[in-house]
Amino acid sequence: IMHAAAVGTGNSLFLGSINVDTDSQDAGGFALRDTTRGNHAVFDLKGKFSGAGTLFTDADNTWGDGTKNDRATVAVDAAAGHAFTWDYYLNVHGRRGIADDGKGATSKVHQSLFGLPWVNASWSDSCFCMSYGDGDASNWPLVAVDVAGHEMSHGVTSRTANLTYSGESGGLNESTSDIFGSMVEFYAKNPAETPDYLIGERLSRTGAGPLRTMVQPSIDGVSADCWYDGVGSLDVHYSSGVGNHFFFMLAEGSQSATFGASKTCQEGDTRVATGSAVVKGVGRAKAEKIWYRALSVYMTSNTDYHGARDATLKAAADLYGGVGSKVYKKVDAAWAAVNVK
Ligand code: ASN
Ligand code: ZN
Ligand code: CA
Repeated sequence: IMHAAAVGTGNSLFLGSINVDTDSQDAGGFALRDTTRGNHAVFDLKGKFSGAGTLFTDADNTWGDGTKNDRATVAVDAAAGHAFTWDYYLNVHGRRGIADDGKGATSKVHQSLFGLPWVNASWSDSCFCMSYGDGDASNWPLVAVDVAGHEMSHGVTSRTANLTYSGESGGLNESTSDIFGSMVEFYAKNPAETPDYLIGERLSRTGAGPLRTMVQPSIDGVSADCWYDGVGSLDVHYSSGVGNHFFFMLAEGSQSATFGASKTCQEGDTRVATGSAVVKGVGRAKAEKIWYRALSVYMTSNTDYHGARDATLKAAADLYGGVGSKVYKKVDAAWAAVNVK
């Protein structure tokens, strides 16, 4: 054999000291390759925007020092982000990797915009790979768990419903990534990571807050809480608010003691919800299964918010009982609470 599965110690940026699955090389030393999860491996882009990068290797199987001083620190977070995402899809949804074929993705860290600071992370279908920017003076490197789960879920979406990345289907595509990115964050159960319905809450170095909140998306001043005719003209990262708001209320209800209260929509509301109706949640475990089945069985590339309502109702009926079942009624009520009827 040329290599063998090993377990190293990773000193990460966001997750403290964690175990990392690595690959011991016959020639000596270790590679940051996870043979237990489809041979996912982490590469150093060394400030380039694209390219293959250089595989992370290490002599003693201890990776990173927990700070940006050591190039391997964020590589540990990237490896963990893939591992959590892989385990989440496998153990919760029975999906074997992003493409459901048992193959791990590739992660690339230390991406910059041709030498300029890069405050973004992205998934690419063509290289089946993740890239993480290093952030800037105001933002940490983008290797947070919810961001990793968000980006790799774009890969899941493109291999299932393949929601077109514009209009309402684009909002649903983004929302799917926020939903599963957050569910991966809950799944991770890392002591350094308190799970929530916020996206990218750990990225700011200045206390600027999360990128998005599913509890009440309009808090950012631009995302939509409610469906309205024309919501599809918003940027997909803002029209996603409708799906995010729906999912939060489906999972937790509109009056969560743990995650905060959410305003429901009333007739005529557009971007900001003003209603006070109360809806009850079904819990995360059912909500995530409903969304995954809707995505992977019923949604198609041009599904819009009303189509997503149909898809989730069908999924709920398959899993938890049709019209008249408690869960079916709660799905219906959560959609009504974002004005999708
Ligand atoms: N980080 C962004 C996202 O996943 C990249 C993009 O705009 N597609 O939404
Ligand atoms: Zn996205
Ligand atoms: Ca989060």
